[in-house]
Amino acid sequence: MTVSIARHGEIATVTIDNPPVNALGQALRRGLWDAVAELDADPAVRAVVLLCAGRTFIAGADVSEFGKPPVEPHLPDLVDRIEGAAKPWIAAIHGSALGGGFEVAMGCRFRVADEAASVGLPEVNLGIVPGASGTVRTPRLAGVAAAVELVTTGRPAKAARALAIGLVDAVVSGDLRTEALAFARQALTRPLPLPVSQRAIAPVDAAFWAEQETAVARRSRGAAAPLRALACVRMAAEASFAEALAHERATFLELRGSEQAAALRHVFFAERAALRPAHLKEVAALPLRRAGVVGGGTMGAGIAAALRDAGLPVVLIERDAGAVARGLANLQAIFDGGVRRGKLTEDQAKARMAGVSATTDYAALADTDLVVEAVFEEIGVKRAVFAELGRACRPDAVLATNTSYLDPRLIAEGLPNPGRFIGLHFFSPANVMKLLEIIPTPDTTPETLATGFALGRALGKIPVQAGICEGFIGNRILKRYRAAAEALVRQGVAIAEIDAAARDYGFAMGPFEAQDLGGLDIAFLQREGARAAGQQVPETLGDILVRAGRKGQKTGGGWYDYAPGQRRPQPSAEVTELLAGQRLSAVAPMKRAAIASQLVGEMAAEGDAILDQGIARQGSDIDLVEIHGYGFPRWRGGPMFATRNRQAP
Ligand code: T1G
Ligand code: NAD
Repeated sequence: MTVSIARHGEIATVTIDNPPVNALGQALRRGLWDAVAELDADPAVRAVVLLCAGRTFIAGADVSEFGKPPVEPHLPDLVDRIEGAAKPWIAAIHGSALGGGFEVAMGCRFRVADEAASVGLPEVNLGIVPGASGTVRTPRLAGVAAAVELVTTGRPAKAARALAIGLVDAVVSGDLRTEALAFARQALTRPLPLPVSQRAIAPVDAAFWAEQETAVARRSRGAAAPLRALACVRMAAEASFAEALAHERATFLELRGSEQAAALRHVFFAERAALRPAHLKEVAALPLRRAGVVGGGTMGAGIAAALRDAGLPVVLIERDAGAVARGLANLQAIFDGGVRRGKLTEDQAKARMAGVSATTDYAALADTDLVVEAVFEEIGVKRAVFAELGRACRPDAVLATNTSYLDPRLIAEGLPNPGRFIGLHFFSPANVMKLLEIIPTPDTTPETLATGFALGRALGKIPVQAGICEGFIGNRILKRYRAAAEALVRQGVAIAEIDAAARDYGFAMGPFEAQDLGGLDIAFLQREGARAAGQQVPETLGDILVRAGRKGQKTGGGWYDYAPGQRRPQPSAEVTELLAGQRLSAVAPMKRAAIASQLVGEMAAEGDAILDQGIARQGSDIDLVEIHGYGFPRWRGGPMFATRNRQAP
């Protein structure tokens, strides 16, 4: 870690170099603290430009220090010290100025940003609020509404928007150091603006706060930090700078020690570790320049879209001309949706489609580096596809299956060079869901496995390695979770009460609502398949409903009834009747917290079995699967983290 000072005539530069992201650890805070003293004492210096080496400006306080007692100099004091320096400081921002990094920048008199830079206060993503004046200085720069959006969503603002709302004073496209030095010289020719802490905040009326509280509460679904951040901005708007700063600091210190913050830190580091697993550190991935997808249905089209979003040209294979046209239409619909939601421009959508060639001819795959199969979930169909791929593709091309439940070893049987085969289990919609389960077979080479992870990174996914068992990690736990929910129904707990308990716990929807949305028949067909194969699979409550024609929203009723064209679940008298004989006992009314704890406890118990069998490499992988694939509330940390203090059974 270094803080180096250089002089360019009357302007000094302070350059921070603390890889990988210039996080504000104690040593760096000390270095900056001393730099202020040194430059204040130098009469030749009239202004200071603060720069960072490496890929980004300061990306925040050092999160790895959070569990430890805070050491001086404290960040709020350092920000005040820079603001109070005898010479104006100019922050020259590239990459991401986040959290404490942006607070340091707001301690400077001016902020100059590279056109590709962004600034933000993402602390709520770590279960905390800014702790060094972020909620107090931001409204003084950009107004209350912009500050509320920045601190309660944690979403950064790109340079152009940051300039538009006053978070930065200039956006430059040339060499940042040169531009910032020029800006500093210019600034010295004009009266200096007030330090940020002395700038006024335009008042807002009470209705604004009421509106924001409702909106933020709805968005947070139980995460505490966003509402606390909102309260801090309100304090900034309604109290003195000093009072608001003290309030913010107290809130920060309280939340930093909270369970939610511990959970979100756990997820933060687990996600980063998942991208580059230690056991593959020395293994080089194979090149990924051109990809193929076989099957253009729900998953195939989504996977092709994800590959296109990552800039890879795609060859889409379908079984006949009609299916080719349907596959292309599915893809077009995905990109049109992106345009409607403002994620893509028309031109970008056109370019996405232009990079796809669709055909029935496997020869088109001759020069692809990777092919993902997403055809019907039938072993015969999949094996026939891999026989074709074995003939058509280069012997070193990675061949992957997107199967949900089939054994990848059976799919790959007889495939020439099986070392290049792997399971890549995407989640629907595949261009949106971040989870990617990577399932190697005993033959899969380390290079093929590393290529699976490299693809995950390229697609912006959270890749998690899973062993071979029915349902891998996610669907296996889903099965246990659903069985636990059904067991509660058999104990007399109301379906709607169980769903409400799951929502109170932080899930977007409960187990029964979720099944009605996705369809009860997918799991039913899977159980029927197992029964037909001679396995003993007990009858489930869901089976009773499907046999009665209740497959979910698509049939107007599943666990709930749905009025035509409606998605709002209504308790169903027919379901009560169909399941009347299934109620084994009437337990005393259960509190929702107890219901949720029972459901999550069952998920964690299945997680334990999965770890014992080596299907998952570590508990945090299971947490990531549940958070990024099954809607487990992020601020709970995942089922393994959330129950880490439970007594072993
Ligand atoms: N502290 C410690 N380590 C960090 C870090 C941080 N703030 N940010 C990143 N790292 C590590 C990360 O673990 C990884 O390590 C490596 O850097 C590269 O990260 C008072 C208290 C900046 C957008 O929340 O969003 O300031 O795995 O893989 O994809 O108000 O990192 O290589 O060993 O993510 O290029 C607020 C968090 C803190 C920003 C770069 N700041 N970081 O993304 O790289 S709270 C944040 C990010 C705060 C004050 C409060 C991203 C990034 P390793 P990476 P990337
Ligand atoms: P789907 O029915 O929507 O699409 C399957 C496509 O495969 C169809 O377009 C069909 O024409 C095509 N196809 C069938 N045989 C073919 C062949 N021989 N050659 C080329 N194309 C052929 O199914 P889906 O939901 O996209 O599922 C595909 C695979 O992904 C299955 O293995 C499924 O288990 C798995 N999966 C599905 C989901 C999901 O939520 N739907 C999630 C994860 C994984």
